[in-house]
Amino acid sequence: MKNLKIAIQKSGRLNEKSVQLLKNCGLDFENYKSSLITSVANFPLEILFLRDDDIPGYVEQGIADLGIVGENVIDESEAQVSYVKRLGFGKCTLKLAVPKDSKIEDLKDLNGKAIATSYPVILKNFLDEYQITADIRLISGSVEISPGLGLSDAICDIVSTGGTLKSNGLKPFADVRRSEAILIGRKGLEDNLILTELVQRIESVLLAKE
Ligand code: PRT
Ligand code: ZN
Repeated sequence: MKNLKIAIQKSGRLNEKSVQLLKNCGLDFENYKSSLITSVANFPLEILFLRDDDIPGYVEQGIADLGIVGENVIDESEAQVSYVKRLGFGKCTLKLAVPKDSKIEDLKDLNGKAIATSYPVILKNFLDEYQITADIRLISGSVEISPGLGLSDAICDIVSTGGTLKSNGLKPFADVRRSEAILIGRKGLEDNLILTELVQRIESVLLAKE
């Protein structure tokens, strides 16, 4: 049977836990920071190390068969992939937040306002659901400083501890979407025997943790 390829984050918040999960599944591989692909010695799998933003698209196109990535990144990409297994790490919430002294109190107060985010697709869908029309400003990083610079009235960004919001004088005011790391697979892979074996091992690892 042909080896499967799994894409995981090369560096960043999900890298270490993704590597650890695969190692805990008994997979024997070298984790060289410099190589972008590595093969597993004792399992028919190759591991690709990518930017997380590229993972959903690679899996959709079948360049990788599987991927480990945050649900927020999958939704934002709108890639057509199968959700195989929630992994219980990388938990966070995409939230709307406003400056502490802001008059914005209700979702409808966002009408006509400028909202800075790195997640324009998810935010647009959310606002459409509540029939709110706002000016979505795409910012790729440090979204939290934009209200203080007069660039936006609100932000929509990932929050885990809430410390970053607080230190930038912002308060969370609505949850847009929860997220955690998830194993995704390309469409049509569902009955693959290698995948079935990998998922069984992942389930045992997750159970042992409970
Ligand atoms: O380089 P690459 O593109 O691969 O990585 P990246 O920089 O885009 O992503 P990375 O590594 O920062 O995050 C990867 C994934 O981790 C995200 O897509 C989320 O699914 C998940 N995750 C979990 C988080 C956080 N927690 C998190 N706290 N992603 C980002 N943050 C940031 C957030 O953007 C904000 O700036 O941390 C700050 C807030 O943290 P708190 O603890 O102060 O609330
Ligand atoms: Zn990224």
